[in-house]
Amino acid sequence: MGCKTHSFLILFARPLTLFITFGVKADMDFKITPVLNAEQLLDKAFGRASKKTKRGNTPIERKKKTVSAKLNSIAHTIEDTIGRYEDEFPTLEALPEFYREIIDITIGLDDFKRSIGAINWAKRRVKRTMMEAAREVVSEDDLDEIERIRRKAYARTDSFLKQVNGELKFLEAARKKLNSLPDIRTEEPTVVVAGYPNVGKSELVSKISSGKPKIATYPFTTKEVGIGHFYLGYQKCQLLDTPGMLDRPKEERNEIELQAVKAIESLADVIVFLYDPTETCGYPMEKQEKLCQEIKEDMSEIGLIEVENKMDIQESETDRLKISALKEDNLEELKEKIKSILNKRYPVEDIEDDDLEFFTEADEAPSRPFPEFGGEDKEF
Ligand SMILES: Nc1nc2c(ncn2[C@@H]2O[C@H](COP(=O)(O)OP(=O)(O)OP(=O)(O)O)[C@@H](O)[C@H]2O)c(=O)[nH]1
Ligand SMILES: [Mg+2]
Repeated sequence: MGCKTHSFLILFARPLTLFITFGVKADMDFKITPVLNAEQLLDKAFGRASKKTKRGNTPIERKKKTVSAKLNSIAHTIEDTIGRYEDEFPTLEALPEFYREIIDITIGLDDFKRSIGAINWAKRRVKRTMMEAAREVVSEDDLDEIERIRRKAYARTDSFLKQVNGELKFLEAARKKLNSLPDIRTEEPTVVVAGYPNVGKSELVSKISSGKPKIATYPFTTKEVGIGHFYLGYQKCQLLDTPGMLDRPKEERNEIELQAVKAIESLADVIVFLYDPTETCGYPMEKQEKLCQEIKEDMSEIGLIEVENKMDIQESETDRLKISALKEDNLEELKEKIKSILNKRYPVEDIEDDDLEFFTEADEAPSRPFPEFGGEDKEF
């Protein structure tokens, strides 16, 4: 939170133009190499080893050198390949809480840790087996015996890797999931759009942004947290489109809903809670109100804006802000509310609300006057 406040101090310490622009969902760049399964790893290691041949003055010398080279090659291939996986998968402890939670929901932290441990075990066992076999080969002068040592070492490698085949496959699935996570920066000011399924969350995100989340007439269209961006002056902020949630106990929430909850809990500075009072979404207002109430109680410290959508069909009697995401009615009022909550959460002297203005396109952003302290470069 300190980090966020810092960003805003810099942000609001300058005359500002507030503008909003949303990008499409970007991938978090973990750069993990595809994880081979046991069969593929063995093919790779044995295939490379099969190309190793050495010369010698006698058949026995030739055999000894060749087998040693093969054993060495296998040890290196397995060590390098598995070692790369260990290096490339993120160290969970170093990840922001949101990512740890999302990985726990989508992959399972314990299974992940166990799989990394298992492939490390296999790597070490293969290496030791190869070293022991190579030592035996050195002191062996019988051709058949050397071949027997080689076969035994190969068989053990085969067995070790097959023992962790499940973990290798699990890690490949985890890699795919990690690569599809949205590129969320936990230090950036964040607005989360939440609500029941089909109320128009993605429509809203698409209308106040250049992002194009999937919009459909059926519920549960959005399956994971999507990200767009807006700028407060030159400061990049995030707008998260979340999957629809039903009001039900946390234990009964599915993986998709849990992602929405985590996005709110660990990232949101402002929640835009979207209602559909026309109930064309398929859910009664009573239930939608109950969900909002729950969010309010659980996350009372987060700024909340309650908004009723689809005013082009029907308007209710309540005094909540009414918009039509579809027809783009009253979106300016909503932006003003977002702006004013962010401004209140990060109050800075000398800046009047009137200095803040929304834009919808990134190329209208003013350029950054100076780099943000401690922050990495962002594209402007
Ligand atoms: N008439 C009208 N229809 C709207 C409005 N906003 C959204 N819709 C429609 O409502 C349907 C659902 O919109 P989405 O944006 O996909 O809803 P969502 O809340 O993201 O739904 P999930 O991702 O499934 O949770 C679509 O057919 C939209 O076109 C609006 O202001 N007026
Ligand atoms: Mg959606």
